[in-house]
Amino acid sequence: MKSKGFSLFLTAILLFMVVGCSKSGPPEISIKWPKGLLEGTDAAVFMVILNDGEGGDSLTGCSVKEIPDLVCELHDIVDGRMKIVPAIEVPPKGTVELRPRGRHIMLIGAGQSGVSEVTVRLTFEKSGEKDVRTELVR
Ligand SMILES: [Cu+2]
Repeated sequence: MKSKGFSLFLTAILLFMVVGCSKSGPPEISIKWPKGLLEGTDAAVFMVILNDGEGGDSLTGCSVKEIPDLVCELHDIVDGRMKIVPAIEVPPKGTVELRPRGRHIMLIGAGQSGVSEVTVRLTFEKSGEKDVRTELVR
């Protein structure tokens, strides 16, 4: 039979482990392989978002630096249809892939702007703004 002291000791160890594991640091966001595809009047932008940090983050918005009036939306494909989402979660020590037929960034009217390259300004909940330069190709 376990003694009360031993149980207390075990509880203390478990508590220490839980607190130790839930320790979170800041996110460390970087962007790789941006690619913009013009589709009719709009453009879909794909990329890989990497988080090397101990803390999670969330992509909550976007805009185009050169054309501030251009509408930039976060999209996902739900049941085969494009849908606006309020945020894209970026887990700690994780990667989020924005890709065709998956989550992506949509630049509404970019096809009518005549530009072939843009700077997409991503807004992250914790990391703030990150600029990503991308070509827009057909
Ligand atoms: Cu879209």
